[in-house]
Amino acid sequence: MRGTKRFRLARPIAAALGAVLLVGGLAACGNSDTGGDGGDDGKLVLGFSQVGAESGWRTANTTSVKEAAAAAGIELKFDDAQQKQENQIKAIRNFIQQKVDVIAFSPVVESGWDTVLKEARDADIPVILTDRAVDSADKTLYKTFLGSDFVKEGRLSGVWLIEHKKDATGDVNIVELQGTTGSAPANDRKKGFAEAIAADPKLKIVASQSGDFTRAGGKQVMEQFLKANPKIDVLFAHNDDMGLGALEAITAAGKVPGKDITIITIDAVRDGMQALADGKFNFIAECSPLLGPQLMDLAKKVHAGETVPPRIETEETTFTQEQAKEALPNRKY
Ligand code: GYE
Repeated sequence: MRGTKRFRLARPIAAALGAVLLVGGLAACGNSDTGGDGGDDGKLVLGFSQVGAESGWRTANTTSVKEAAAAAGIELKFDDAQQKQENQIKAIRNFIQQKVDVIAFSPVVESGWDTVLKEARDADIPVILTDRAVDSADKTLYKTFLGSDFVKEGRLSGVWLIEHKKDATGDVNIVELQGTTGSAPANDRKKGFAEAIAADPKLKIVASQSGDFTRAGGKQVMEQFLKANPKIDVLFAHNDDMGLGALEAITAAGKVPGKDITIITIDAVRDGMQALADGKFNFIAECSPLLGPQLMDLAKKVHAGETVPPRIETEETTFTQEQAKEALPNRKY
């Protein structure tokens, strides 16, 4: 009896106490930097591991991520991995230790992520892939993958080339500057391009090597290509920067880029678009680096426990020389 009475009396007190604790608890969550739920000022904390600063695309992507985080009121912990997987793994482990709310990263290569992604999952930190994919069989290791369809970019490049060379007689010799070995864009662009040009047997890839997505790499490998191959009709570069580096090698070899050698690249960053408008490149398949706003949106959603689509594709187009002249004045990056 006494017990029941005490219980009855205690109920409103317990309810009031509960409310106080709840409010206090929420406030504490918002203020804690170590509780895995918000930074010092209550902001969502996003750990972002970037590939590096290898290209104009990457620079534009980094700017987009930083600006979008600021605009969305998200605290961004940014790490530049200098194109090394071990640096990215270290950065992700640091983010886990710091108990960030969400981790996003652009994996430099496709393989070798399962262990660290399991560590993030064990720590209950949702992971978002941006820009590049991983080849993990376990799709529960990340919430979503936001980025372009690289196979399609390669395919569109090949389809344009078939049309451009439809009246050519004899073999059309193609050299290919691949992106970073083992990266999703290098693997997929190569695949899409090869699939497309298979429709025309006179289109032949005579040399294919990585220039690591950089201008210096593109220049150096193109020099080797030019030395080893007396007849090069086409260059397919997996990004603008390697194509821009290759321009120097082509000019130094006494050839006219865009005329003696047809040049196709991917990205459509400002310098690439300028080369296209100037007639030095012939075709660019666009790949948008402006992923920041969508990434922040997704970070908020996964943090709130909402289900998001497992794959979100970026919208893209292609450019000829004429289209580049038109688009260039309004190009943002
Ligand atoms: O095309 C290239 C960059 O992953 C889509 O990486 C990105 C690629 C981009 O270095 O320029």
